[in-house]
Amino acid sequence: MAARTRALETILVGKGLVDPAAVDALIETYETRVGPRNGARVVAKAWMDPSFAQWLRSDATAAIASLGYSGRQGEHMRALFNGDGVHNLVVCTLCSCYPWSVLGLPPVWYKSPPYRSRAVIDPRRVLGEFGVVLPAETRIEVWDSTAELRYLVIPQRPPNTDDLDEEQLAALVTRDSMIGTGFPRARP
Ligand SMILES: [Co+2]
Repeated sequence: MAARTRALETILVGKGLVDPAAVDALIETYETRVGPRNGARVVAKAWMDPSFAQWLRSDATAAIASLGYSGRQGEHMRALFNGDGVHNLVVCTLCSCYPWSVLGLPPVWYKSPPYRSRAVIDPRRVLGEFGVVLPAETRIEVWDSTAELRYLVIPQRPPNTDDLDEEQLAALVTRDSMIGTGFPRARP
């Protein structure tokens, strides 16, 4: 696949259809400037501010854009709130749709065929392999991303964090907790 991608890029550049500098700038942006820290800030704000959480529930695209996170692969967003008795898990069964604007580029496992099929068939076992063990009575909801709609999981706020500020809370939010394959860190 990597060789095919390189060959395709060579042809497109040779025909003048793609500017290599533009490709480099895009990759550099999503590798270094846009990443899961964006999503962590959204989550921390939702934990701190009930009105922002409500806005996220009703119009996640606008609420997230208000923090400056919008654009490619994040045009239409929906926030999925974990709660007592419900845990959300995000997958793209067809390919690798992922909310770039808040999480950056997808991890390799997210794009792998086993994750894409098994997350739907047996989510509880897949979560267990990630170390996410849920009570038997917790309902697992699996959300299939598309080119039109991307999801951001809002994990539950860890206990004993009432005194933390937004930045300290954001530091507890992991990438995987916003996909549903992890929990936030406990406070240090
Ligand atoms: Co996809």
